[in-house]
Amino acid sequence: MNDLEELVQAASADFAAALTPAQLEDAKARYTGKSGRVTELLKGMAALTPEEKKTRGAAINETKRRIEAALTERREALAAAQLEAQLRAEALDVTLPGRQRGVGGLHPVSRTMERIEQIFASMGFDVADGPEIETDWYSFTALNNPENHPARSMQDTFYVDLNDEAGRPLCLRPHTSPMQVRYSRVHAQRHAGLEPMPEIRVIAPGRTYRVDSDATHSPMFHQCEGLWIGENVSFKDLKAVFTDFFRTFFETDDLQLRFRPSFFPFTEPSAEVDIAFADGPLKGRWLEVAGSGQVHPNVVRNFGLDPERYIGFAFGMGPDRLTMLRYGVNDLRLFFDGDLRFLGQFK
Ligand code: 2NM
Repeated sequence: MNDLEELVQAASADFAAALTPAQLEDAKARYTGKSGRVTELLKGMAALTPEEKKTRGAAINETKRRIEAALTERREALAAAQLEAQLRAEALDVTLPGRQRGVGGLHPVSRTMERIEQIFASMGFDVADGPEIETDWYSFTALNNPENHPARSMQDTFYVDLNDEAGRPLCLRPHTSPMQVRYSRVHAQRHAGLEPMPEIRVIAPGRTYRVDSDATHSPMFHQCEGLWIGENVSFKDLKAVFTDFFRTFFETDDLQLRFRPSFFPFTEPSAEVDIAFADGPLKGRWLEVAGSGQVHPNVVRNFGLDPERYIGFAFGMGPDRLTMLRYGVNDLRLFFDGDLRFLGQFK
């Protein structure tokens, strides 16, 4: 083997020993760099005759070409190996199931609210929605609560650090009746002079607030109040509406209804409404499900209507409690803890 062949072999071995692109560039410098071995050979030709230069020059150039070919081959091999390693490191198993985004569902109390709205809408009731921060007048005064009524106290009602236009304190509504008053006043004004005035038939579902917290009371709870006012609306209409409502809501005709005398400032007479199932886990027990009564003449007057002419009934029920009865839930707090193991069961 001549010296040139030996040089090609040595370069190939050096290139093969380089394990990184940086090592390979170092090895390259030792052959074709400024003071590399090929460069030294070319410098050594100065002393040769023109004839010798021709053959030796051609041989050295061929050597250089073979070394550069070996270099290119090794560069490509190293690049391929590096790509291979990177692909292996970043490998994905495309057959793995993806992380799924959970499918949400309505809160059980929201389902009840929608159900209540839908049933009353089918009986011709409008659905009214309004402020949760209310004035004292709409919350209490308009509803015939005396000035010193305990419900107005800070022990029972949440007050906020805001005042109405007249400088009176605002509170979180303790029931949705303020919305009934707002709705009725707008209705009365809108239809002023129209004979006869169309009846008021409305429900007011929504969030309500009272200072109360234990296994059966939450400081935020839901209410749905209802109101039907006309020239000839009586307790028999109330009983018919309630009977229809509860039978539809609980999906059974085997359900009894009972009115028990009670008291509310805004109705006279007033009654608690109890129901009893003929079947099922709650069979035979009287369950209190609503309060009701004939709207007090003072409240009808505050609606902007003549109480000598307009009469009707109002009621209030608790969607939280109706949800507990419908689904057999025994602790109200489960609705407000946000535990998905519980809530997921209602999807
Ligand atoms: C109840 C029970 C009885 C009621 C009264 C009114 C209004 F606005 F007409 F005065 N709305 N809701 C009412 C009557 C609410 O809840 C237990």
